[in-house]
Amino acid sequence: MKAAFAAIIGRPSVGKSTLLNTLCGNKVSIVAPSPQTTRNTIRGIHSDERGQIVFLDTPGFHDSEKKMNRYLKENALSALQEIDLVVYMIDPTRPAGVEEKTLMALLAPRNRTTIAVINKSDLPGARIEQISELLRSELDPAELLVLSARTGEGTEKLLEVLYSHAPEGEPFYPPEYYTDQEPGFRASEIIREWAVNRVSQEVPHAIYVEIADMEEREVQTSAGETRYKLWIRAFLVVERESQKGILVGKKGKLISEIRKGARKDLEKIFPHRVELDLRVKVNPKWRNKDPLLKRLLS
Ligand SMILES: Nc1nc2c(ncn2[C@@H]2O[C@H](COP(=O)(O)OP(=O)(O)OP(=O)(O)O)[C@@H](O)[C@H]2O)c(=O)[nH]1
Ligand SMILES: [Mg+2]
Repeated sequence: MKAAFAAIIGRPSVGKSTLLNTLCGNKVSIVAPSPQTTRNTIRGIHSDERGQIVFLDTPGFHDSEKKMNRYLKENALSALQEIDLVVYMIDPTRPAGVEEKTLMALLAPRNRTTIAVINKSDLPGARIEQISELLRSELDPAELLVLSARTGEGTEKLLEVLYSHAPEGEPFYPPEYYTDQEPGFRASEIIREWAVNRVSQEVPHAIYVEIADMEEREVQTSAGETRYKLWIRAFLVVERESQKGILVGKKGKLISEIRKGARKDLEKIFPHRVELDLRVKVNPKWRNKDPLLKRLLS
């Protein structure tokens, strides 16, 4: 049996979380078109007769001195500490920038296998030849693959390659596990995904989710049976009143759509009916508050 930890690393929006979900066959990590969606290291687990690979999805690597970005970068780099394999992902529809070079330089001196993955092969205008050349000269990966995390094309081949490079070992988790996230964290991420996908510009970055209460409650059906429902009270927290206005929407339309969408997705992962009480509140300049950032981003 093979068993390995593999970190998925790359710039924001290259498709790391999409790949994690495709590889694990389940929605594990949230996805959005805006950059820096992933804020924590998210574990997704793949198991089959070959063994087990535990994937670490990481925040997009972005060089910036803003406080929150420093935490995100720290999260991404600390995922490199105790892993066997690195999946370095690149988006060939965007020019490779300084961040790509910085990242490749960081990954180059290593005692672990690095697999380079060119994603979004389904899109026209992908500069696959140029990017392959850059990867070979700057990173010299053990393998170089082209795939589409969204359609799944090429992802089986990636698993094959990863298992072939993985060390022998016993699985870390039972085979039916596909993630190790706490229920409260998963709930907050699902709510955040619905919110960040409905707003644009600076608003996605200004949102975090606070779960105020989450509990299973007994309900009696008309037939006298006892059922359970999951009751969640949560807040979408933003930095400014204007952002609150955007999230609430005209006559509360947007917040109501977010609440309904999130409730449906929550019911897909929790075994009970879900009741979601969702409100918006303001926490000015929260992205500059170290204790909060530590709690949210560790
Ligand atoms: N066409 C296409 N789009 C993709 C593919 N993979 C990801 N995307 C899209 O790219 C955007 C970013 O995807 P994510 O998976 O959130 O990217 P990420 O690298 O996790 O981003 P951060 O968490 O912000 O670092 C989303 O709109 C995805 O739907 C792909 O293979 N093809
Ligand atoms: Mg992500």
